[in-house]
Amino acid sequence: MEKVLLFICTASALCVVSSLPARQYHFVYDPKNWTEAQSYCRDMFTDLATIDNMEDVETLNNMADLDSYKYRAWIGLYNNVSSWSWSMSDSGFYKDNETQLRNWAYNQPDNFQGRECCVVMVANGEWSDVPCSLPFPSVCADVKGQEVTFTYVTEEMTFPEAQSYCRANHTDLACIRNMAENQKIHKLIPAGQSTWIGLFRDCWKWVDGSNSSFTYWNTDEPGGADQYCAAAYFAASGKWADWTCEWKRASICYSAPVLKQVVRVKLKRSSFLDLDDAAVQEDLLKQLKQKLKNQGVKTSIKLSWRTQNDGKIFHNDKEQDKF
Ligand SMILES: [Ca+2]
Repeated sequence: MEKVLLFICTASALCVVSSLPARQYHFVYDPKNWTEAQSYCRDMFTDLATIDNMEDVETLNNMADLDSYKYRAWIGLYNNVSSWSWSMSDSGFYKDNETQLRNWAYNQPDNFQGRECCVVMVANGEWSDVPCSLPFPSVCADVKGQEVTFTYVTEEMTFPEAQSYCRANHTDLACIRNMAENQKIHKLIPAGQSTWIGLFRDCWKWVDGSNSSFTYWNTDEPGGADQYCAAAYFAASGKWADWTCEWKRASICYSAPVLKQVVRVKLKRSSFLDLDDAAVQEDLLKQLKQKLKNQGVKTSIKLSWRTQNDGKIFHNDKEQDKF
């Protein structure tokens, strides 16, 4: 007599869920310059270390093996000295190479003490890089199409304050496309005064793109005009110092540890879907992944089925056979 499978009420399988919740640090003691260290970290792990908080600092202090790498190790913090850009980024405002106009004063930009990321127009109309936190008057711009008018603002503000002020009350801080505009602004400025214009760059930033604002600089650091890469100094509790990127030293990489979780998935089905078909199994994983995303799971997830001892993935929980 032919055996007819009437229906499978439920079938179940084990599904392995992986997610990437936090970073795990790895010291690399073979000396490398900062760029080599970053490549190595990206090849072998995720990237050079980002350090977010005092817990991370503590973890690194506990891991550090002081004898073998002379106390200092590269981290993923660097000073991007060539990233100058204008506060007003609308490309329609600039013709050809107008975003590239620079009118630096002699020996500027010099990134003095490693912390000059914003630009003032100095008394003679030339430009100089200065720390963004210093108070200066500013020049705002009102833009209508290609037309621009400039307004001198006497009140002294930091660069971020001046930028917010100009954006709230005008169009933006003055962005200078040509020497004629530079001349117009220069004429507005009282003799001997330096004022903010809209040129700035990324200061110290994390190479993995993290926007953590946590800092742990050692005393008087950063301090070097030509030191664009940061290392943690484990003779001073892992505090940071800027160094010449070409120096060879140990480095700290990080990777996101894989958290594995095994869950039993129960399926109800009303048709004769072939659960042993690889394409069906793959499709089910896709649907499960989408469901997890819909439920707000934000970390990176990899799903896979676990094969049991009998070589099968799905097992019937209850079969009703009829003869
Ligand atoms: Ca300077």
